[in-house]
Amino acid sequence: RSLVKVAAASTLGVALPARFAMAQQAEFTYKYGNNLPPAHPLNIRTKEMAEKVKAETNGRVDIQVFPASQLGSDTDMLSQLRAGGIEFMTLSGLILATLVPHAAISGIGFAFSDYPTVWKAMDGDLGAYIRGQIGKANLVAMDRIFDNGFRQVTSGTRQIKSPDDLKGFKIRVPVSPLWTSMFKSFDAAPVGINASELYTALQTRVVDGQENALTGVMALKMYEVQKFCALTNHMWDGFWFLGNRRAWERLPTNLREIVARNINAAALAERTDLAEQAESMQKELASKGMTFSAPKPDAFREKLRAGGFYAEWKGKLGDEAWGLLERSAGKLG
Ligand code: X2X
Repeated sequence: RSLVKVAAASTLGVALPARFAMAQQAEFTYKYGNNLPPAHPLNIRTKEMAEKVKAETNGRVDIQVFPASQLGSDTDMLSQLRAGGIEFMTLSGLILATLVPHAAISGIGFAFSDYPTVWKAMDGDLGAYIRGQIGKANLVAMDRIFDNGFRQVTSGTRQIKSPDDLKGFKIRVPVSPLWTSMFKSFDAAPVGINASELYTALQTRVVDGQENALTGVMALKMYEVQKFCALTNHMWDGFWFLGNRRAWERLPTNLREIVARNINAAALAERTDLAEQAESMQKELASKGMTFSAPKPDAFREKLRAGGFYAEWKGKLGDEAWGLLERSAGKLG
């Protein structure tokens, strides 16, 4: 390797000491893509992670971070990840469920009531089960899932105060069977659209509303095109840090350890960032003109139950996955 590079440097007539030339070119240059703007904590922490990986591997591993769907929509990136065109991406388990059906389990409506319950499940048995399923699809998932937050419903047309207000409501949901099913159970009119097209869809009123955590509403500047926000906390969502298996296994074990450790540490730091922002986010969005409602979750949950949502998904996901979810979240439906 070093001989080739020294040769290349001298061909170019660049008089570099061999050691310096070696540090310039990584042995493993891996692309990592995600759908969030650079200012989101996910991107701040994964950028830091990439720098640490570079330093700890003496430049051998260069993880290039591509935020804001620069490499394509989530759907595109997932295809590229499987084909090896990109090496890493972060993706909601619910979108990944188009490939790994059981990865949807963490997004069941109103399953988790707070963060301690989320992390206990996702860092415990439920998370291990999902990662096992991801492994069967020839992808690799890092141990710690990143936080995407508890989700709220925003609207450009009317404030949502009860499940009745969702009747016929044209709402953007991510491209995901569970998301579509859940909002159909609310009698809304869900449209599956990738995050890369979310802002435009709201701006051009292809849809009236969408649902996301407040951190996402802020990062994607949705306050510019949405007036109302209902604090429904209807579900929690997270981002699995996924790798193409062949690319992952190309890394020597010692480098893999450095990469995995730094990614997992970045996830924990990002979780803390989101928790710290939770308080201030509502105020900041209010100062940008959004108005909030805080409907009681019970009526929404009851609507899902009465419409057979829980029974349907228990049937789809099976007793093993459902049992693991209920063990941490309590009895559902
Ligand atoms: O697409 C979304 O709404 C986002 C950014 O929250 C996810 O990636 C699931």
